[in-house]
Amino acid sequence: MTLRALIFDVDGTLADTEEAHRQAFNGAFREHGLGWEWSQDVYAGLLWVTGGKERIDRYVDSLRVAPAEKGQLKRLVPQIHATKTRIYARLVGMGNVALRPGIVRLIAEARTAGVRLAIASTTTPANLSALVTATLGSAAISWFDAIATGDVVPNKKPAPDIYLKALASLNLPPERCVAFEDSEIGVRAAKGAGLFTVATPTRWSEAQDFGAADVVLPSLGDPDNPLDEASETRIGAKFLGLAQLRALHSTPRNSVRAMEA
Ligand code: XBP
Ligand code: MG
Repeated sequence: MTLRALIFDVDGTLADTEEAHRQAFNGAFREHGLGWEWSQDVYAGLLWVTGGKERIDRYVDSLRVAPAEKGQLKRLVPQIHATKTRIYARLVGMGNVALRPGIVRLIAEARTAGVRLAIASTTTPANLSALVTATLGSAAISWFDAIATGDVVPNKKPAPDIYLKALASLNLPPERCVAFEDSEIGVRAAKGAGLFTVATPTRWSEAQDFGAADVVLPSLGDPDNPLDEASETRIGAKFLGLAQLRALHSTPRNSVRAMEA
């Protein structure tokens, strides 16, 4: 099957951004005088709630406060999240976040080969432009033919909506595309849209269940950051390129699983 497009998740996939998000959330809580501080452990648990506004809202639900105060805090969520987004853009703009191994290489290879690029993310659009601009330059956002982010769909991941939106924008069937994800929730969303899915877990998601993914790798790898031996055996190369994607995409999943056994 001809591979026509690569659809990337953002947070955790393009870059390991969640520590910057966590710092931005905590910075917003300080600016609003809320006295909240999300530790890495607390944040790792909250990552099961996709969407920053929804995440804050869920946290407010967990607070032991009077209903009137809870209602007041919930009404404040959009402002808190706007502050967080501003802080996050500043952190990313300072060059604090690097793209993961293989992302620059695979994007360049796809562009040269005429394989289209798309984004399917729960994150706020401003976060995507901050990250892409800081890491790939201000023109790079135009490399993506379809950008589906944030609140443009009623149901966030693990619902498939954001991937279906990206496919509709590309005007391509799922069989001609590959999705890249970093979390169990994201893999569920991509598989729900019928996409062949490559999972590259991060420290935030490595303990999650990636059984639904078609291929699981520590990263996409690079010539100067080659994959481990087991991954090399799985994909037949030291890093994942279009040739490996085409081969894997056309290989029935159970034989890919057999290779992993
Ligand atoms: C990850 C998310 C986002 C980010 C925070 O998105 O769930 O909520 O954690 O960004 P994805 P916002 O992995 O789909 O890219 O505060 O803008 O939501
Ligand atoms: Mg992600």
